[in-house]
This record gives sequence, C-alpha cells and structure tokens, in this order.
Amino acid sequence: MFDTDLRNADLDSSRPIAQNLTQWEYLAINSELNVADGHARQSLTPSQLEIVQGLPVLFADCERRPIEEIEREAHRSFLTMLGQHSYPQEPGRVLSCYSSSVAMEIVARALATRFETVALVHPTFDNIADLLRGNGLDLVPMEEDLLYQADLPQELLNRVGCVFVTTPNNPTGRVLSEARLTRLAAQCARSGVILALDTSFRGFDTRAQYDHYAVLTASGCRWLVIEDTGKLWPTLDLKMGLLVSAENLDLPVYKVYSDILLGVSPLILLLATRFADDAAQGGLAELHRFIAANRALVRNCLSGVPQLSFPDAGSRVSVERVDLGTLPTERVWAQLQERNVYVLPCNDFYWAAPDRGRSTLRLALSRHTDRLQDAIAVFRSVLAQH
Ligand code: EGV
Repeated sequence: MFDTDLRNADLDSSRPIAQNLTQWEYLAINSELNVADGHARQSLTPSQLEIVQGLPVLFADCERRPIEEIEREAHRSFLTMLGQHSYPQEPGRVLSCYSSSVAMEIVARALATRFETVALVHPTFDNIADLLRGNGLDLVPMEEDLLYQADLPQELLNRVGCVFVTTPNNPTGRVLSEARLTRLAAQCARSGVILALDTSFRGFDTRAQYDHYAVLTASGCRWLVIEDTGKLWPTLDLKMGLLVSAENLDLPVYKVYSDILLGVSPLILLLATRFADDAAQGGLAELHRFIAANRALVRNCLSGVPQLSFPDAGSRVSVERVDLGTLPTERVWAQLQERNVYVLPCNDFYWAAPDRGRSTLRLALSRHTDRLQDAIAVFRSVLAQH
C-alpha cells in the first residue's frame, strides 16, 4: 500500500499528491461522489441482482465441476458475447488472469525477454507504460491522431519489437476500425513486429466488437490481446482479465503466467459466465443505454459553462473527458475535493508528456445516476466561481 497520508496531503506543498492515475483514484475511493476511477460502481440491474443472489448455488456448482470446463465456458460466453467468434480454442491460448493489469504485467515481462523497445499509443492509461518500463523496456510514443489516420512509419517499425494499442482507448474512447486494424496487422506481419491490443473497454462500443481474432489471424502477424470483464459490471471487482495469444507468438507467456498464478477462482469464472450470458440476452444493450444517458446528463448539465468543452465527441466508453480551457485545473480539482467530489486529472494519461493533459479532467460514467448528478452539480457550481 502507498502512503495513506496522501489523503491528507497539503495541496500547497511541493510534494505531489499522487504518483500515478491509480493513486489519484485511491484518494476518491471512500467518497460517495467518487467519479474518478473507471471501475463499474452503478447498481446491479434486476437480472444481475438475481445472479448475485444465486451465488451460494454457483459456489456449490464450482465445487462439483472440473475447473477446465468452467473456464472454457467463461471464455466462450464472454468472448462470443463481444463478437469475438474466432478466438482461439486450443489449450493455453486464452489465459485467465486476476485482472487485465496482471495480464499486462505478464505481457511486459514476456516482451522484455526478447526486446528492448515497444511503441505505445499516446495518451493511454499510465499503468500500461509503467508496467512496460518497470520491466526495463524503452517506450516510443505513438500519437493517437497519427495512429488512427495513417500507416505507421517504417522507421518506427524497424525500431520496436512490439506495437501496443488500447482500443477503445482510455480515456479518449477512440476505436481502431476493422480497416485500420487490417492495415496495422499487415504492417506488423511484414516487419516481424508483435501487435498487442488492450481491449478492456470494448464492451461499451459495438464499433469495437467486430471479430478482431479473424482479422489478426488472417494477417499472419504475431499478436496478443488483453481482454477484461473489469470495467463492465458492478461485481465489486470480482473480475477476470484474459491474455489471448497467436499460435505463432513465440514469447514465453505461459511460463511467465505460471510464475505468477495457477488460475482464477472458478467462482469468479462462473460469475463472469452468468453476467456475460445476461449481457448477451439484452444486458449489454441496456448497459449502452445507461452509459449514453449518463453521458448526456454530464454534457447537458455542464453545457454553456464558459471555456468548457468535451474533446471526445464520439466516445461511447464509460468515461468522459472535460476540457477546462485556460481555467486553473489544479485549483478546480482542489475545490471539488473540498466538497468531497473526486475527478481524475488527465496529466498522467500523457505518459510521455504529462503537461499535455493539464487542461483536462476525466469523469467516470459507471455510477448511480443520482450520485453522478450530485457530483456534476457541484462541478458546475465550482466552475461558476471562476
Ligand atoms: C481506469 C486501476 C490499476 C485501473 C483503473 C482504470 N489501476 N490497475 N493499477 O484498473 O481507467 O480508471 O483503468
């Protein structure tokens, strides 16, 4: 655990309040008006509540059944619910992890056995950069605008062992289209570069639910994908991350995986299966309507505030950035914090140039609508004082 004094940190001291995005999120963890982290904290839907109320039965079921069967079912239910019908079925190709960050650590350690340099989308959630760098890898930022517009420069591909893209991206919500992924995978195949995707937010956006595994496999490139149930459902952080790899990946992911864990609890795997099946039967569409309504609430409630804009117009993910123009973002954050409202400063998403995030804050949309409304009302009144 990190220094708990951070919660009482003197905002005027030169000591940084938080060292990364997650520490900023931790400051918010006990507040009713926490709109900082991207974890799902809204109420369970009636059908989700029914699943939770059946937990003792799921527990008994897990005690009786072979783990391998429960695990295969979880992979199938979750991945097909998200349109990923061509995911690999052979043993070891989908590894269940405690979280997508654990999958990320495994990826970073495996990459570090072969390579020195990785190209990573910029901006993105900072722990991806930190886990890669923590394993000794050098990073080259790939600007999101360039990545989404055109082919990668050959000189970049010559320098790196892996190209890493978060899609939909966090915090911008940008999605790699099927056409763009096809080009990128072809480029990686030609250059012998590994293509790695983090698709943790794909559940929120149908545009990210075309069959990525069909595209990746057809390209012949060496690929790996990190999938995640963690952002979708309010399951109190009972979740699984998946590490899916190409047949020709040729990295020691299973060795590193087994250095770190034996497997995820079958109770969590079975819970994920039930939530995924519920999502397939209408729960996912309901979630999309819920997030869209919360996004509309945020945008409506903050409309007309001088200087304020929403940079991610087309985003469908469960977070929303707000640009404050020339308003003093740090002062606004502190005034919100005094009123128990916690938002996420975006500096650290720009892991190679934090200053570029200085005018933006990220708001979480996976919240009870009433709580979100309360937080945004405070946000509006604080902004009115500037
Ligand atoms: C988001 C929390 C980790 C991460 C939250 C996140 N941090 N894993 N070190 O799960 O967007 O708020 O991704």
